[in-house]
Amino acid sequence: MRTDAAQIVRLEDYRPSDFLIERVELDFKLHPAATKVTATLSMRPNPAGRSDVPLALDGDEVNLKSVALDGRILEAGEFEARPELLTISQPPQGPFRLTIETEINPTANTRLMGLYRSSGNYCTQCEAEGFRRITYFLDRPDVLAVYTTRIEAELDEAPVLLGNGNPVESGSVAGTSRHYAVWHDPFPKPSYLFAIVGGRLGRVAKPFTTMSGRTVAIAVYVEPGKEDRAGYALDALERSMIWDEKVFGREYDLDVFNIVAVSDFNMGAMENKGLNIFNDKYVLASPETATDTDYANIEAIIAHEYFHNWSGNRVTCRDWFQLCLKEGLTVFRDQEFSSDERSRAVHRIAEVKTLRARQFLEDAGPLAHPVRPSQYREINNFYTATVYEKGAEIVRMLKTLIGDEDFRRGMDLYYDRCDGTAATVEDFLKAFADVTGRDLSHFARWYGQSGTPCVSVHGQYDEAAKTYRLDFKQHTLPTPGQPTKDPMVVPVALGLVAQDGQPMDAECERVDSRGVFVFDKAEDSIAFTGVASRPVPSVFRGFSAPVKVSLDLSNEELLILLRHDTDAFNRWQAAQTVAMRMLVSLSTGTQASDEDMGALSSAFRGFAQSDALRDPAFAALVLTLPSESDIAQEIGKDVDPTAIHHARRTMRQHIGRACFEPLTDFHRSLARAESYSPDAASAGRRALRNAALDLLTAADPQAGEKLASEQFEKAGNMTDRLASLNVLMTIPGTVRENAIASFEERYRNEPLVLDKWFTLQAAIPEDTTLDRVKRLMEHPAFSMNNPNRVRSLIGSFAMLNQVQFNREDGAGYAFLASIVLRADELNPQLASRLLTAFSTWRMMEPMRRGHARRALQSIAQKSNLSRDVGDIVNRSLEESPLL
Ligand code: B3K
Ligand code: ZN
Repeated sequence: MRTDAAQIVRLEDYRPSDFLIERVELDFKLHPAATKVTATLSMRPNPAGRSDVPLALDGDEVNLKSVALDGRILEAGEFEARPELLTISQPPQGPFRLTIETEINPTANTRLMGLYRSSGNYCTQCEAEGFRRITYFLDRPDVLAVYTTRIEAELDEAPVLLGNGNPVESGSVAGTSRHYAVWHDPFPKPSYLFAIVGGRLGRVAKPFTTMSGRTVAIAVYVEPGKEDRAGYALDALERSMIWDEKVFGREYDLDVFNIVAVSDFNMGAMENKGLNIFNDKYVLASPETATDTDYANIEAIIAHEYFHNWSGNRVTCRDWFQLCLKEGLTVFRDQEFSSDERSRAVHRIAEVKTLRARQFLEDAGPLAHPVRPSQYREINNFYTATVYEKGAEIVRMLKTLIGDEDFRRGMDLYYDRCDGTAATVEDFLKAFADVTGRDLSHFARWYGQSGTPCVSVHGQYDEAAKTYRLDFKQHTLPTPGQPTKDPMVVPVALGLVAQDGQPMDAECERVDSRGVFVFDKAEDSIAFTGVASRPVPSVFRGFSAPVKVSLDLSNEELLILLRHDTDAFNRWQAAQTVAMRMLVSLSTGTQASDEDMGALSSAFRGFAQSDALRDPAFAALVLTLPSESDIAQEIGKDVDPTAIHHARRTMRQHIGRACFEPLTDFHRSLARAESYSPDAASAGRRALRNAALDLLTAADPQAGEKLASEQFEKAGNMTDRLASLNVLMTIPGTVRENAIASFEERYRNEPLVLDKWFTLQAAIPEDTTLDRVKRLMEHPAFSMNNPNRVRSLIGSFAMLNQVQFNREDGAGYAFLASIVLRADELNPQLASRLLTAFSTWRMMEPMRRGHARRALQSIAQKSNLSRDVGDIVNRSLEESPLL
């Protein structure tokens, strides 16, 4: 493996490109095995770069046919071509045109970067460094050019030809069976936003009128015959366009906006200018094939990619260290959109659950890194929960600190100033500093310091003085490369609740009119006056900062918050905290007391009886216990996943028994005969009904099996069918196996539905599951070449099945290691993603830790690892400062 220091790219080494590319003319002659690409680049030396230096263009596995400078073909000695670099030692001092002919093989491209084929269609993926797999180029985000693209193909092989920007002309190629289309994108863009598509595709479309009255043709392209599953995506796109106009004043800027769904894709989707390309999983939906969660994800990802048109495309990133500039901001924007379209409180809880499950986990392990990393070996390994989700939390904290109006003014200034440029995090923060007159330099630490701050809060009531003091302390554990940490600026949204549940409006000068205290030192205290009785503090309302909170509240006090807090997030949090305390006790052998268990059960019963139906989606979240992985993270060391599994099952059983009547009632009364609608209220009712089914089954497996089987048979939509099947997975026996077989039979021609089928079997917490997974790899629908299939079967086994992936005998680890090595030969990005399942290995008890280390070492010692896998395996094995 190559791990030499020279491969490390460092933020501090950034310098502007020595050359600029102003215009790019591309000509593609599509062919399955030998696509010819001619790139004509109008270039000039960059006044901000060095002069008299060679021109060095990036490449990756391209086959060079010819190079011409201002129309003259260069001879062998005038340039040097290597697969990864084309160098012209003496380029002109003024403007020049460079014409490069390359040949590429899209059919052989299993990495799914550059130009490749998916189900026979041609498509591209260029972010982060895929354009160099098409032609030699200055493949870096700060080189912005105007592109014109001509695509030519066999008419019957690729009747649809799409590019970035607006369509200019199209027609047949005289005397041949071929045709062509020309696209022009007037907005300067970096190469990572380039895309083309060619293939047989069906289309759904509608006109959209922008806020200034322009008409845009918006369209979604899918596999022919699947057009009836594209309607929801098109609708979500339209709603996103309206929302960005209304909330951020951002209008769309081209005559067309196209979305194409492809079945082989490394991630969710890609925001190429005017031509978003999507994993079909995030486009296609029908009630029969997609769950409520699928619908919500489609809405969020359609919005996310669309919003990139401003946050990412019109204003792009100077270098890849600034990735959070577009990703964190765009995640924040899509979260706000979903909150407005759905229920804000419920959405916030869902966001926080994801943040904790993925980003806090990342921060606690060997792959921890700052939101803006300072170095990387392989940039594709930095499209992480930290850059995306924590990046979004930073933007949200900024908004909390400066208020809604100033936030919007800052965003407007940022877009005004940076439109058409490649910007930095500093440019972003400066816009907000300038509109508010605030110094944001301390706040900026969130971008550079990794790790999750831990904040402890201690309250003290002075009965005589009628004052209440809250003491705050913060510290952050060391992370790789950062042994010591500084205090962060932590916005704490808070309030006081009386023991009888009433809100208290006590005075505190440190708390602003929005109810926010800015905690920016290692320790600080605030005091409330006029506090009539001992209050229960409700801190970090709405999860106002991405920190771990330790609060010295009793279970009784937390249960007061569950019943009465005005902040829905903290109501949910209170229930989670009490449940987590007990789950940790049960998992680590200190039995939770009957008294505690009884108190929680009766609180849940009270909640279920009096409150749950007011907001079923919220109730479903309250009644869902922390996951096994959350519990493992809370325990943090010497984790025994089997004990955790049993503890969680015991608690579900207790709660199911305590709430048996209301749960039975929910399951019965929330079943609606009406036709399916994916709206949030309907989805919430289904969520509560299915949460009830899960708890009922934990309490009484026999009765649960019967209810679940009935629901499985009669379900009128995928949400209910899959939820019942998931419940059946917890009960071994013929009923379960028959249901698995009938589901397979019913959906044998639906790859995206079979993915769900792979996932739920991979998650069965039984010793036979590993063999089942191996058997399923032989299933005709499974393919190592398709990322969705690999992730749904193997990724789910490694990430969702805590007990079986972390088997005591190490067989789960050995299996994953062997798959990572196989996948690495086909698709390094897919392989390195799977490998991140090992990021919790140091938390495990010694026996499992030993097995995991050996599995990782077995990967590390292989030669010819990709840079993607080499980087993750090395970082995973490095001695961590956490130990
Ligand atoms: N920008 C793309 C992600 C590209 C990942 C490259 N490894 C999708 C998104 O975040 O919108
Ligand atoms: Zn994005």
